[in-house]
Amino acid sequence: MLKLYYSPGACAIASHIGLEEAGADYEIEKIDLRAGQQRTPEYLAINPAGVTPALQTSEGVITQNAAILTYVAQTHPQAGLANLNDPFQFARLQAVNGWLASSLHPAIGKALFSRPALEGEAKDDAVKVALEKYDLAENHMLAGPWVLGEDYSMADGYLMVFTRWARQAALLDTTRFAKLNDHLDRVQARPAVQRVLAAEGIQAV
Ligand SMILES: N[C@@H](CCC(=O)N[C@@H](CS)C(=O)NCC(=O)O)C(=O)O
Repeated sequence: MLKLYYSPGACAIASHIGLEEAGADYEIEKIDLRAGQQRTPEYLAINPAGVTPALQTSEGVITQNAAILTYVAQTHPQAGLANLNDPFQFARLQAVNGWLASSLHPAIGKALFSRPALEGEAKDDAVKVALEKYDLAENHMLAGPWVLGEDYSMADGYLMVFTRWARQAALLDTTRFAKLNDHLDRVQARPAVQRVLAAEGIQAV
C-alpha cells in the first residue's frame, strides 16, 4: 500500500489531495515539522532532504509534490486527474506544477515561514515579491473554472496549498485576487478535499 508522509497544512496536502481524489489505496503518517521530526534519522532514511511530502511505494520512495502528483495520476488513470494521452495538455499540467514548486512556493515560503521570521522592510519586500507571483497566477494560470480549464486536475489541489496559506495570512485580497479566492473556495468544497482536511485535523480557511 502507498504511504504518504505529511505535515498538517503543509505543502504535502497537495499530494494528500491527489491521492484522495484518485481513490488511491493509501495510508498517511504525520511528520511533526515544528518538533523537527523531519530531521530524525528515521525520516532522513526515507527522505534525505528532510522535507515532506514523501510517498513510499512498492518500488521505493518518491519525493516532490509535482512528481508524486504525476505518479498518482499515471497509476490511477481512471480518475482523470491528468490528460495522459495528450502531450501538450500533459505539459501544461507539468508547467503549472513546476512553477508552483519553483516559484510560488519559495516566494510565499520566504515571506511567511523564514526562520528567524522576517520583519519590517525585509518582510514587506518578501510579501511584495510573493504577491506579484499571485498576480501571475490570478491573471495567467487559471483557465477557469479549474486551473487547466473545464476539468479538475492535479494542479488544482497544488495551487490551493498556496492560496490557503495566503488567505490565512490575510494576503489574498478579494478584489486583487478574485479568481484565486473563488478557486480556493471551490477546491475546499470538494468532498475529497474535505476528507483530507479532516484527516489532517485542519479546517477550511
Ligand atoms: N518542492 C518540495 C517542497 C518540500 C518542502 O519544502 N516541504 C516543507 C513543508 S511545505 C518542509 O517539509 N519543510 C521542512 C523543513 O524545511 O524543515 C515539494 O513540493 O515536495
